[in-house]
Amino acid sequence: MEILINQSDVQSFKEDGVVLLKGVFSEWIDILVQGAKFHINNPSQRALTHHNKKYQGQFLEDFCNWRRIPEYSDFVFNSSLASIASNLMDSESVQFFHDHFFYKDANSGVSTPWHQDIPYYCISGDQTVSFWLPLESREKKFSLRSLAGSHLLKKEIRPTSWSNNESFYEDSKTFMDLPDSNDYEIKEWETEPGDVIAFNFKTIHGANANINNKISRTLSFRLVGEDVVFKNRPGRTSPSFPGINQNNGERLREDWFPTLLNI
Ligand SMILES: O=C(O)CCC(=O)C(=O)O
Repeated sequence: MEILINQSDVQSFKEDGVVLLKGVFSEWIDILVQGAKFHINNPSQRALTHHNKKYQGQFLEDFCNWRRIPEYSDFVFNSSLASIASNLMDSESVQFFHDHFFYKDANSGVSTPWHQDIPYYCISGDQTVSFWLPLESREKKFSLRSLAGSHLLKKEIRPTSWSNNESFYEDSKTFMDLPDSNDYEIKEWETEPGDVIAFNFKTIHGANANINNKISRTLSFRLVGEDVVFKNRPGRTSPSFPGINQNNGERLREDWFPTLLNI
């Protein structure tokens, strides 16, 4: 198999919890753009929209569309996603967790606040990776930004609802507050279509609002490795998986979360 990443990428991912991989998915961009064009006209029932009263456009997010959008499933099953994930996570098995679409209208003015993904999810474990794929060029100030090394924090960060900043779960005692971003080195890069920012589900990240006169479309594909198991959360997760019917500590069910690689 073609080697798309090197040892220094793996080391950065391990130490910083985030790494930029240049041009690794260039040949998939036309296919993913086609999927995203269909998607924006046909959002799922899970889609959420966010607005800023001072701006006109919307920020739409949508989850778990890989089964119904053939371009997304083609990418999940036939690209190098799983083999790159296996290298980065140092995991012999790779399961697909879900996809997440971020569509920001030109001048929509809604930022993505600093947050950690894992507390919103029905899982626990360290071997995780999200692939953040911008579908058009992104200046550094409109790209993903991450706090280097924050994936090594011993406690999970209290998740909040992005719309009102209130605690996401009623019982939030087990979580810690967001640390001061000034205490960390911020990793952020200008990106081109085909580049990907890979980050651990525990890495604290966010993005500035789109106050540009161009739309911004990003797909995040989320994968998990062999130490990841189901975790019952104190409320509805995001995304939620109604009827998942799993117990704490079980490997995620393969009929919902397909195994992409098992070496
Ligand atoms: O692109 C963004 O605004 C945020 C992306 C993000 O939070 C994610 O992929 O987990």
